[in-house]
Amino acid sequence: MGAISNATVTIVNNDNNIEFESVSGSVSEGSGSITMWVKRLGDANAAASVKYATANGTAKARSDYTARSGTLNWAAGDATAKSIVVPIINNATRENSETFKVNLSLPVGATLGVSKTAIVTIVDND
Ligand SMILES: [Ca+2]
Ligand SMILES: [Ca+2]
Ligand SMILES: [Ca+2]
Repeated sequence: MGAISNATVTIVNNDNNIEFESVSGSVSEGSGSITMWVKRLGDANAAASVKYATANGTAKARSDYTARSGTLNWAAGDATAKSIVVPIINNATRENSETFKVNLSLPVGATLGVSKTAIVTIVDND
């Protein structure tokens, strides 16, 4: 029979989620750009990052908006919201309202929340 030893285990809850503040946005074609905010909830003591990228829907990159991708970074202790700015192209075509997505992926030091995809609607002005 081996000896039974006791140990005290402390579980530190360091959960934190990264997600969009709002999963939908709307912008007039003539507004120049739309800003989508990404928030960090929970324990912000460690650094975290997440990648983002736009994706075509009925709105297409180069004719309706300018594709954007990159990484949002939070330093240790930073719980501020970060912005993603997507330029909107003011074309001269008469169109219906069109949409594209902004997706969050590959979190480091955090978990993606439920609101990891945002849909942006571009409202025509022609
Ligand atoms: Ca279009
Ligand atoms: Ca226009
Ligand atoms: Ca248009």
